[in-house]
Amino acid sequence: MKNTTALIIVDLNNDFMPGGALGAEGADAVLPVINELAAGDAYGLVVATQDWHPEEHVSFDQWPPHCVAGTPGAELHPHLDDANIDVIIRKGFDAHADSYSGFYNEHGETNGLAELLRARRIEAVDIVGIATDYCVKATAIDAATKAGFRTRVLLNGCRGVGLEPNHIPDAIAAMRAAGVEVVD
Ligand code: VGL
Ligand code: ZN
Repeated sequence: MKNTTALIIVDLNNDFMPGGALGAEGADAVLPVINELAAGDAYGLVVATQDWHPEEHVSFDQWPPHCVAGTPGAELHPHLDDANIDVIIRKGFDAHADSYSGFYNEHGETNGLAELLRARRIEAVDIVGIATDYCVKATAIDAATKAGFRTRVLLNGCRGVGLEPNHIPDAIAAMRAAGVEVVD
């Protein structure tokens, strides 16, 4: 029987790694964890999202410029083993719409992820990546609610930004409140 669970790897762009334009502390520690998950036989489909912004982007009001299309910072980390990644979904490419979520931008326009998962008969998703308190949170909540998949977040494959000490615990609580199973 075909495995109906997908792994979604959120935003392992170089710019979110230590030393990057918007680096999250310890973020590179998730790479071996995620490579092992993607190499196993637990998943019927492995998807990576990639933050991918034009040179002028609405999110640069809030964040330093990052993940500018075509720059090294926008590439996925070279230690992410792409042999086991089936599809890459880019997001945030519309200059006027932010897209923390891999599923839909802030205007509700689809990035194509939900349609891809449905076409492949996926019923459940496991989510890992960066950042727990931004794009992982938004992707997981959309997965569980708007897109309607059974959704887990695997925290050992995630790192957060944590601008304030409560941000990561609050993000975990918000995901749980949305019906996401958050696994330590
Ligand atoms: C992200 C801030 C801006 C993320 C993306 O991947 O969490 N955060 N763009
Ligand atoms: Zn971004």
